[in-house]
Amino acid sequence: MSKVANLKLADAGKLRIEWAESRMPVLMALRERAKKTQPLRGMRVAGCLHVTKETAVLVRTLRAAGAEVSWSGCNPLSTQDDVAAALAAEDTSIFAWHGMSKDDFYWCIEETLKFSPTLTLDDGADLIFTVHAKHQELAKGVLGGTEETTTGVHRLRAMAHDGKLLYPVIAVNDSETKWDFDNVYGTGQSSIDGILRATSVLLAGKTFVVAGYGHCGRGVASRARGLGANVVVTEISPTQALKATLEGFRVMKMDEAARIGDIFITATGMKDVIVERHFAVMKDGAVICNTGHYDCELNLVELEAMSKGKREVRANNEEYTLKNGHRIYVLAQGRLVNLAAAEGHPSEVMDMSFANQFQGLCKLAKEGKSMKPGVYELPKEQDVEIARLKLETSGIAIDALTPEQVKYATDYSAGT
Ligand code: RBV
Repeated sequence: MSKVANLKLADAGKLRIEWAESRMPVLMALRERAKKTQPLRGMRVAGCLHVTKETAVLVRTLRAAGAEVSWSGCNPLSTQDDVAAALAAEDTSIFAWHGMSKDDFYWCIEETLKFSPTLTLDDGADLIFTVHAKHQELAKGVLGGTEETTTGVHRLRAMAHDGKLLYPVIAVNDSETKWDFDNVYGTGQSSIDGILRATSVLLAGKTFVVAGYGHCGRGVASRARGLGANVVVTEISPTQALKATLEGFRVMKMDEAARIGDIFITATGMKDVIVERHFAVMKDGAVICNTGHYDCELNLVELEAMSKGKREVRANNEEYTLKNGHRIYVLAQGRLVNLAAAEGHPSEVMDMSFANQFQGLCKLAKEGKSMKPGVYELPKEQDVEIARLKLETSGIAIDALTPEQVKYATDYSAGT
């Protein structure tokens, strides 16, 4: 069973997935191994994660490892319709199309729960939250779940803290080979990619405001600087603000940044980061967008109320004309600009994120029954193994400690 936009796009989707496979050697190596060992045999995996070419490589890998899969997208604007069609054509149960409504979004999640999953996979925790809020009877049959992103992990930790979590969840986001690469380099490149596809503007010489200097904000700020933009950072955390300052970025309040910025991007995971009083002082022609998981960072309800009209001027680019005559350009309706206006993170970086996803699900299939409800991290050795495989498949060799050096590392008596 599937519902996608247009099955005729399957051939184009298949090509795109093959391209991703050629850039994801770690996940492909795990797939080859799993074809023989079948670590997910008998498992039913319900997944709710952006339907992209990289996700398709993960889905194919889960199926090759013996799992039955049912999938929905985790954002109304991130589904790549050709990829969804290709997955449907190879008999994966998938419910996803680009531009769906919020009601459709939850309908799709409900459809994926109909086969009573034994494992759940989330990006943003909407699927697992639906299980907990509406289908607690299903939770008994679930061995465990995984969560891909920072925002989802926050939600799950809050649920665990309140004693509301019914089964164990692995925070894939918290593996070093995920957050230190996907969040930084993945978000950095793909967000700029989204801005460029939606605007085609020159970044060199522009004042580029990044709200939030976490891993994602750090990546975006560094890539924007690389293209010659004048980067300004806004923060609420003293330590993060200090890091941005010492990295050479100008740090100021959003109230001040709003007056001078040409392009704004939010990467905070917090709501109402750019609101009415900021829009009111922005320059004519300012571009605003968001790369955080949810679309609550830009307050578009307030922007709409201040506007006398709006029109789409390019794909993923809406011009709001304010009552003061200024025009503000909103990209991708304030949703993740990297997935809605571009193709999400590049395959090479998703290779590691999804290798962690795969390892997480295999661990839960094996040990989930004996794990208490709670949020878990993958073991450190797993991270090291994924990094080792990534280096190996990239043709990069590194040194190893000699036995004398190993001894030195643990010898506390050796001093000056
Ligand atoms: N993300 N997936 C892709 N190309 O499939 N791009 C980004 C892709 C994930 C990323 O891991 C991040 O944590 C999450 O999307 C935010 O929703």
